[in-house]
Amino acid sequence: MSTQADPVPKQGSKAPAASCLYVPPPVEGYAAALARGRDLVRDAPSAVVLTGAGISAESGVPTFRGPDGLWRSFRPEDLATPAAFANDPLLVWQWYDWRRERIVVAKPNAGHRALVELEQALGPRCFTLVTQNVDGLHRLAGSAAVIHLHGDIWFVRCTVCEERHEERSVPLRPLPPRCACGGLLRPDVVWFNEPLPAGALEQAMAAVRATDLVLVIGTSSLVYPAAALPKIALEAHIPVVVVNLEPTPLWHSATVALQGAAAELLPQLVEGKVHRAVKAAQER
Ligand code: BJW
Ligand code: ZN
Repeated sequence: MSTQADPVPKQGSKAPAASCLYVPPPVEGYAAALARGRDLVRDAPSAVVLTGAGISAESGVPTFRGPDGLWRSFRPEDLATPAAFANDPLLVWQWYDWRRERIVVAKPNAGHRALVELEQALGPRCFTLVTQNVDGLHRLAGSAAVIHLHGDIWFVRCTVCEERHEERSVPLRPLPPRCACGGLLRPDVVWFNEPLPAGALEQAMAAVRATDLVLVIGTSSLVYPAAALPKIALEAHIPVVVVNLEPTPLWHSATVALQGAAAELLPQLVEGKVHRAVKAAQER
């Protein structure tokens, strides 16, 4: 049975007329849902975590969707496509340059750090971090192994000769940048209608199928194939814990759905697991 809870549990809809027998749906309080999430994390021998833009929001990295997610009123679907780049490479590069300027000053937050602690508590063989983010903050926080489904904003790739290299200049000039071969450089990220990096999705799916718990943190769960990963888990009866500021399409099928900020909730979710791992190490 799924457990969803808002910080302040909402009242059920208006009760029907007095002649009907009205049985209100059970509403588990936020504290109970958080406790259930903590228990699931503490007792799971292995875990897969899927992160999205929301985990970096508290580090000052803009998300894609929602009120703060728009850049000059463009939707990501208007800019993150091969067609948009072919049509106006300068416009697309201006968006990436703007984002790189924000990401370069961003520091990992308590949410990123909690996932490093979880990785250390479970050990590398029992923990997989899968991210849709291109900002590199998981690595900067100290996560050892990260599956990047959508690439890396700090790498560029030539559209002609395919040469790929790290490019950290901020701002990047001139725009659009060009390769030594004369070809246009593009960000080495995955746009809509493009395949994910070879092997990344397969690795993520295999990890999900083999795990005991999936945590889904700060993603709108709208973009596929990433959004299919929690569904694969649920179909296999693997519990899924969701953390998001707002309900998402996954909310009602999740085992536990917690409404709140990742930087606040993740440390609380992993605390019991970390404590247990430290105790076990001391007893050895
Ligand atoms: C917080 C918070 C806090 C905020 N704490 N929470 C029709 C149906 C189904 C699928 C498709 C379809 N038509 C086409 C498709 C496939 C398409 C797709 O999914 N489209 C949908 C939009 C419908 N997918 C693709 O095209 C993918 N490729 C593919 O399928 O290839 C097939 C193929 C095979 C072989 C050959 C050729 C093709 C590729 C998808 C690539 C997505 N790329 C982007 C850009 C990456 C580069 C870059 O960064 O610029 O990836 S788009 C953008 O969306 C980015 C993100 O990774 C991705 C997901 O966004 P995310 O992370 O969920 O962010 P937001 O902003 O959406 O949400 C943030 C959430 O955080 C919100 O919910 C907030 O509430 C929450 N939040 N603060 C906790 N403090
Ligand atoms: Zn080139």
